[in-house]
Amino acid sequence: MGTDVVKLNASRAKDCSDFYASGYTTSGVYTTNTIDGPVQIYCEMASGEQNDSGTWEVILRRMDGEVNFFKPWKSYKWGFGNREGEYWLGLEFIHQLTRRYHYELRVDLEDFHGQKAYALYKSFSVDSEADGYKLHVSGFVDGGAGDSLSYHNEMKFSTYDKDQDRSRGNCAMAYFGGGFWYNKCYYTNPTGHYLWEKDGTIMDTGATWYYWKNSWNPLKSIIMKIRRVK
Ligand SMILES: [Ca+2]
Repeated sequence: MGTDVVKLNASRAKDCSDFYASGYTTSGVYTTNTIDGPVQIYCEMASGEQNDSGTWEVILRRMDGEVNFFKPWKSYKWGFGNREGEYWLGLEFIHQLTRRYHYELRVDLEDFHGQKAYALYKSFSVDSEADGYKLHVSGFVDGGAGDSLSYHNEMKFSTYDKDQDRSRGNCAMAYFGGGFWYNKCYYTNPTGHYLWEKDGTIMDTGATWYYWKNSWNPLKSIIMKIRRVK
């Protein structure tokens, strides 16, 4: 009978916090319900680790270059990739979540030498498509990574086929980027062309977060995840 209650609650789950509250405490892929129908999302059910406990919705994961992120607007609107691996949740779903509840954003970074750092933003939301999926991010807390995202605050979202950036050109085209809240153009480009560091030779168009090391070096892993704030 207890199991039935959990199922009932889960069928109405809007985000990972709802699943956690229903007794699902294992990280993995869950199906949430949105006004656009069911959507799969990776829920990180973290506990114990300092500053990282709680329930996180992964909205972007780069980790191995398995997925091509040079994709059009439609793909960024509805999401793509492998929920267990590299993926983008989709702007429409991010918007639907963040219009309903208050979320914070955490960006986890890892370089090719196993070093890690993060940046936390106490407030994160994305406007509707009619408003260009404009980004609102504030309340930076430094987890060693520095702040590369405030430069993108209040920017609309851009892809190679929808230029809403502040550059005279097209940031996504110019830097082989995917979609992002490009400004003129970026200090982080987490959907950039994934580049392995080879023989010390790297390019400056990879998935990067400049203010960690004042470097454009591509990173091994960038994860953007959001958590509902009570
Ligand atoms: Ca432009």
